[in-house]
Amino acid sequence: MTSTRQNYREYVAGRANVEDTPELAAYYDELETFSAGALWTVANKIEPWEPKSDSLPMIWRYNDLRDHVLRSVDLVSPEKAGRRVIYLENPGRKEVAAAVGWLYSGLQVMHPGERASAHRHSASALRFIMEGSGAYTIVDGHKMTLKRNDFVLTPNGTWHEHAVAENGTPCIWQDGLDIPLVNCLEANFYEVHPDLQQATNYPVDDMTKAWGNPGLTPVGGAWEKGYSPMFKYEWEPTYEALSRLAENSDGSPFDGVMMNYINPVTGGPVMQTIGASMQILRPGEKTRAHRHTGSYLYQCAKGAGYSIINGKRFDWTERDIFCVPSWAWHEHANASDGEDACLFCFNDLPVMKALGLYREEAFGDNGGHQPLVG
Ligand code: GTQ
Repeated sequence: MTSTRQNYREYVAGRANVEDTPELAAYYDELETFSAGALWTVANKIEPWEPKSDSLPMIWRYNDLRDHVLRSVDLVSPEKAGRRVIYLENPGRKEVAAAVGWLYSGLQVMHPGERASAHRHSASALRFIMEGSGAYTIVDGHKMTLKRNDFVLTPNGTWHEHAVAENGTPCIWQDGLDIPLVNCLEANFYEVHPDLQQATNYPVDDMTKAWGNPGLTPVGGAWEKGYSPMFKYEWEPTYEALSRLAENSDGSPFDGVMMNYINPVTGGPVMQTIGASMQILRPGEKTRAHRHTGSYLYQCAKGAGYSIINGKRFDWTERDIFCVPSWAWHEHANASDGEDACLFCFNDLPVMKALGLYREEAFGDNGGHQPLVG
């Protein structure tokens, strides 16, 4: 029998480098019959010198996708589909339905008067509102109204459902979830709400009103959960905070002026597995290149510019979504000299940091810009 077994040899001291012989091939076959194998045939593959992402740097342009997303409204109902979403599929991550690394993302569309059924799952989720008016989400009985560029949490284990009011307009938002990660960890549970809908037990937008006041926290407002009690982060205060910081700081040479959305109770990330940020690139600003572990999905929330990822340039404008895979070199630029550009980003940084796997590196020392390839 001719073996199709691969032998990953490297001619470097300390790395596996065993030549194939008929005797070893027979030995490997024997091991295989007992569901076992020789480490030295695979060691160089399973222990790369540095992180090797299967994800490709990708951009999903809103201009390409929007009409197709809207078309799904005529094709399926939210009742039948559960959630009417067009998901973003990284060519290197098709098997796990990931947009990058272990992160999922999709574009959800709802028409006025539509309502999706309530459910909960072990995966953590977020929404970033792209267009339309009248959308709302209910999370564990807390109803939140949703506007352009608002950022909303539906943390793991919380009941949630989405709808658009009768007097609203067609709404599209980006969903972001850690479904691939939770599946990889074999820890995903899913439940449909017994009544298919939740009662709204609190004043509208109460969690943001209670927890979203800079420098102030409610007395007696105990919160022990592993995620932020501030379920919605509105665009206006976010942009205002960034603009104020930009007046006083040059920010990071790699990211410009950037702020993390935080859990106001801990100062840490908004959810246990997913972090999020918004950054502002001032007119003409070009950041230096760096790379770090973790997977990142960006959405341009304002303006236009481009990012160079592993030597390839991706031009983006408002509502385009692009990804930076783990350990990929990347730098961002605002192409305009009049308007600032804002990038929303969500990522698995809390996982990388909690597990001690976060690492970063700056590119070169000659200003740190990548050469363009291709
Ligand atoms: O609304 O929680 O795009 O569970 C995919 C899976 C959205 C959601 C998606 C989900 C959700």
